[in-house]
Amino acid sequence: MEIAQTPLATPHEAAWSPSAFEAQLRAKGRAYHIHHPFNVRMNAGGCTPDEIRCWVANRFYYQVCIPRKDAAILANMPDRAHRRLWIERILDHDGHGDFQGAAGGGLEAWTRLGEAVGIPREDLWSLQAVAPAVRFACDAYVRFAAQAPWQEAVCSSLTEMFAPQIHKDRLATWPQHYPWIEASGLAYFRNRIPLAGRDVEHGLQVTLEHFTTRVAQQRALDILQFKLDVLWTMLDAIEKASQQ
Ligand code: AHQ
Repeated sequence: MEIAQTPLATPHEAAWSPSAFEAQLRAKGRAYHIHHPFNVRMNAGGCTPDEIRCWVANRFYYQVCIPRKDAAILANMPDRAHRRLWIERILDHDGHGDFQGAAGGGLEAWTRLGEAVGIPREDLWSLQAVAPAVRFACDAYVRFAAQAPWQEAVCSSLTEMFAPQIHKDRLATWPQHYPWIEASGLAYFRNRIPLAGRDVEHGLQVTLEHFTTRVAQQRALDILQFKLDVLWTMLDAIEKASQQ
């Protein structure tokens, strides 16, 4: 899995300080899919019910890929302290214990979102509605995470630095624009906000500690751009699929 390289920083260039490096990572937020025309239109109430259903059904493939991606990274993590943190991500999506309530996990919450927008559970889980380019983008993400050094795979999850806002936007706008969607269906977005913050704290610590030369820091920015491209191209494909 090749990551596009921006022109290499000259090797003798001084590394950024951790705070300057973090600022560079966060500046990538200008390419986050919160700014994608489909997302802007969706949160402004400009989507038809069919377009909302297309988005929910296609994004479900991304959701089911996340725990597989995280399990691949877990397998590459040599350090128990990191594994004990990272394994939480898998349980957050797959659920655990009695599987009831919050223990149901993100995939169950997304299934409830599907039912709230009019997609029966078996249709959502059949993945029949997933567009080829959405599958391609998500599979590229899982493949990268499985094959890259675990610290690089951790870095690729840092698009979640920008995720709390996109979840808050949906919670703030969907009820007024899409009153036909049962409010309980939005639980996934609400549940994700604190979890994203917890995950980014760990992901950022690993990233700031691992990428310590200027060339390595540029690699981290390129990895983040790859993941931003995964999310952006998913919305390109969803926008096209929703017009068919
Ligand atoms: O619901 C999302 C989620 O669980 C994750 C995990 C994380 C990763 O490991 O790459 N990224 C991510 C994201 C989720 N939701 C997306 C959205 O727009 O609802 C945002 C996405 C991300 O920012 O990477």
